[in-house]
Amino acid sequence: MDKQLLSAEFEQHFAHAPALVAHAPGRVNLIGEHTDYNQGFVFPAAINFGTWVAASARDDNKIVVTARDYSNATNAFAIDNIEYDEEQGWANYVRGVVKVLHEDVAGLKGANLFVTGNVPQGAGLSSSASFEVAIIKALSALYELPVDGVKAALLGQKAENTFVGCSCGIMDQLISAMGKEGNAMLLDCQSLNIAHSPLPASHQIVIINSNVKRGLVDSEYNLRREQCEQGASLLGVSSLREASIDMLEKAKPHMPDVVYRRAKHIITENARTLSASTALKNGDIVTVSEAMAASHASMRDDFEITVPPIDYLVKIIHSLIGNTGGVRMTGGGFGGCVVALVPTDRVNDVKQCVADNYFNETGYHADIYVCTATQGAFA
Ligand code: GAF
Repeated sequence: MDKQLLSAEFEQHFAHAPALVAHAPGRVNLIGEHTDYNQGFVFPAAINFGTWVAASARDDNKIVVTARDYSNATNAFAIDNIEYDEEQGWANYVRGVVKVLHEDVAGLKGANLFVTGNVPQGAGLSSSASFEVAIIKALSALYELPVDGVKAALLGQKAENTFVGCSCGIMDQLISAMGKEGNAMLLDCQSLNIAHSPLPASHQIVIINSNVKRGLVDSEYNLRREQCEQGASLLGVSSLREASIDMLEKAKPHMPDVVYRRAKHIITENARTLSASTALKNGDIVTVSEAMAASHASMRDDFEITVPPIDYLVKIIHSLIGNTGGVRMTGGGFGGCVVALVPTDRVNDVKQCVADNYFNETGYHADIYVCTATQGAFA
């Protein structure tokens, strides 16, 4: 979205110019799935799709937010009396973040907001986190609130957990707030330590949207989290981050099989995430490829969050590029996208392979985005 165009539309709508335009990107996770709420490791990158928010201050305590992508639908509420909106579902992301921001930080006042975005929704590319972080960024810039990137991410997560109703981890909001251009980001979800890591110039991030729609709140996401917590408790650790495969194998006879398999995914995924991020830094694409393939198999067989059209995409792309690149499902699961690290000179082959086979096999049309890793939120 062009900043000037958004500002012009804001002005047309509110009859004055905005004070600022904030932006927060969506993300793709290269590896480390469902590990964030288990205090583990993730390796995402911010992408060149995101949410833009034009904002101006008001002299009352009302938030008036207009969604350009919903035919300029408008939602208005007072910052000290915020309830869930049953009718305008999209507005709850704004209501949720304003509520937690107001409770947590002094100095928030009313604002006019005009919002647009291009992160495909329900595709596992964090359209909601990008929306939440963009709103927080806009409001905190407008009122010079002491909210740095980590704080913005924690507030976004809190809004999602306590207001929207999804027990998500911290990955999506944190990469949206703290991404770096040209880099992926290894995040330790326990310490919140961040290590940016340059992506190789030889490869492109290719995202294939299966167009099998997913819904985090409605899906089994929260159930997976409960099963992981049950696994940690049966193993006598505070989180699966603290568990090892040896511990798990010893406890296996005393655990429900489903809990064993959920825990196995998390424990092995943490190890794969660390090894893949180191390998990528060292230019060892074979190890990255193997880790991504094993991650996918583990999500399919042990964590059970993939669907057949996604498994099919991974299979055909893996057959095509072998271990010159990597491919796996990305995001929360139950539909959504596949991420592939593809040698630049094979990107067209991947596109062709998907075009030739995917619809015939599944009846779904895929969308393909060749992405760049971008910087995190700014205003
Ligand atoms: C969703 C959640 F929001 C993240 O916190 C993370 O758990 C992810 O699913 C799975 O890795 O995007």
